[in-house]
Order: sequence, then structure tokens, then C-alpha cells
Amino acid sequence: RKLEEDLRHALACDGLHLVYQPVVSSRTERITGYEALLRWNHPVRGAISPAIFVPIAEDTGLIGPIGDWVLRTACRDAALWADDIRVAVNVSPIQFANPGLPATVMSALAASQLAPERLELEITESVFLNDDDGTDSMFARLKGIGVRLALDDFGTGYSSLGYLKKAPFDKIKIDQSFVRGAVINGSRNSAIIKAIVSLAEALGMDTTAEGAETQDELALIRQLGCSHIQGYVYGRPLEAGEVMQRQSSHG
Ligand code: G
Ligand code: G
Ligand code: MN
Ligand code: NA
Repeated sequence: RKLEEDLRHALACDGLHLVYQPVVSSRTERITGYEALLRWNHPVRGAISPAIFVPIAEDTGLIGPIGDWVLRTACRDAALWADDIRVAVNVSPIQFANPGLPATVMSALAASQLAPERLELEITESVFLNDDDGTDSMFARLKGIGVRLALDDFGTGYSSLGYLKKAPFDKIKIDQSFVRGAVINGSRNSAIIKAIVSLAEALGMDTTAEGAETQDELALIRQLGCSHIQGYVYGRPLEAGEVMQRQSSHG
């Protein structure tokens, strides 16, 4: 109850902000984009994880205006970056179920002048739980705008191959749970990552291995053929200003 009110206040009074975690090409080791991650520094409780407050926002309807704010802010920030750098934005299943989402996306793109192909929407497979005509048409409408679509947290839910068949994803994000410990626990995680990579390649999709923390994990993931890597080994999420500094220092 109270946290909901505080969250409403944070949204209205500049209390939320985004940080950006680098996504790196496995082949060139250059940054190809950043994932926008929502942060809330509560005035009394300190930093509260989105894993805590996003579910509250989803239950109370606040995810609508918060999601709009995230899209607009991420597009506005990314428009200042080099024009081959993308931004990825997490989209809640509640937002995805809202027929107004494509209009919100188009409005964020128009306001920022960001090219649609520089925006990637990360969607989890829970959007398929109420799989219906609305789901199919939402995918078609978003693709019609020209944005990219990524399937987030792949491997943690039902991971039905039927989803991959019918939904026009550009990328599969392999969940951290497969990456972490792939070196120590070895073969099973590696075998799964390898299988996901070959499936994705056959379907013309990129793969991002998430959560690589060590050089050993990095080496293994590159060997397994993931096209992209995101993890602390390449960098923690950065403030928008820090991303800008890097842009100017790397030309
Ligand atoms: O950034 P962190 O790893 O703490 O994120 C925890 C969870 O919160 C992840 O599942 C992530 O996808 C989710 N999350 C982070 N930012 C956003 C956001 O802007 N919107 C939504 N819907 N989820 C987010
Ligand atoms: O659910 P989603 O994949 O959107 O969540 C991304 C979350 O993963 C973010 O909260 C981010 O902070 C976290 N993350 C990214 N890279 C790493 C990593 O290398 N190690 C750990 N422990 N978390 C990571
Ligand atoms: Mn994500
Ligand atoms: Na993920």
C-alpha cells in the first residue's frame, strides 16, 4: 500500500531513473547496444530492485505510465548515442497486452527522432500465457513499426518452440542461469546454450548470453557461438551521463 504511493510519487517527481548495461558483439568485442534498466532510489529505504517494485507496478496499473516513461526516456537518451548503437527496453506482459502499446512506441520514437531499428523491445515468454489473436497482432503491429524484438530470459519458463515459430523475434536472450556456472557445472549448461544458439541461427535470430561475470565464462560463451554477450565481465549498468562520456571518448 505505502510502497505503491511512494512509487506513484517517484514517477511524478523524477524519482525513477534508467541505467544502461553494455551489450557486446562476441566477434568484434565492440559495444552494439545497451539494455535500459529501471532504478528507484527510495528516499528512506534506499535502492529498491525492479524485481520488487515492477510487480507492484503491474498489480496497481502503475506499469502503464512507468512503462511509457521508460520508453520515452530510453529513446531520448539513445538518440544522443552513435547511430549504430541500439537501446533495449524491457516491456512488461501487462504493457504488451495493452492495444495502445504500438502508439506509445511510435510516439517515443517520434519525440526522440530515434530510428525504429535502434529500439529493441525485450519481451518474456509469459506474454504467451494468454496466447490469442491479440498476441499475434501485437507482434505484427510492433514489427510493422520497424523495432526489433528480443525474447528475454529464454530457458527459464516454458520455452516452447512454438513461440519461436510464430513470433518474429530478432534475438533470443539466454538466461543468466545457463551462463553462470557453465564453466564449473560444465557440460549440461554448455549443451543447452549450444542448442539454443544453433536453433537461433537456423531461424536467423541473434543470441545474447546474459550474466557472464568471469573471463572463463566469457571464453566459453564465445566458443559456444553466442553472437552477443551482456554481463559484468564487460560492464555493469552505467548512468546515462557515463554512456555519453564513453561515446565521446571512443569517437
Ligand atoms: O536490473 P535488474 O537485474 O535488477 O532487474 C531485475 C528485473 O527487473 C529484471 O527481470 C529486469 O528485466 C526487470 N526490469 C528492469 N528494468 C525494467 C523496466 O524498465 N521495465 C520492466 N518491465 N522490467 C524491468
Ligand atoms: O530479466 P533481465 O534479463 O532483463 O534482467 C537483467 C538483470 O540482470 C539486470 O538487473 C542486470 O543488473 C542483471 N545482470 C546483468 N549482467 C549481470 C551479471 O553479469 N551478473 C549478475 N549477477 N547480474 C547481471
Ligand atoms: Mn532484459
Ligand atoms: Na534476461
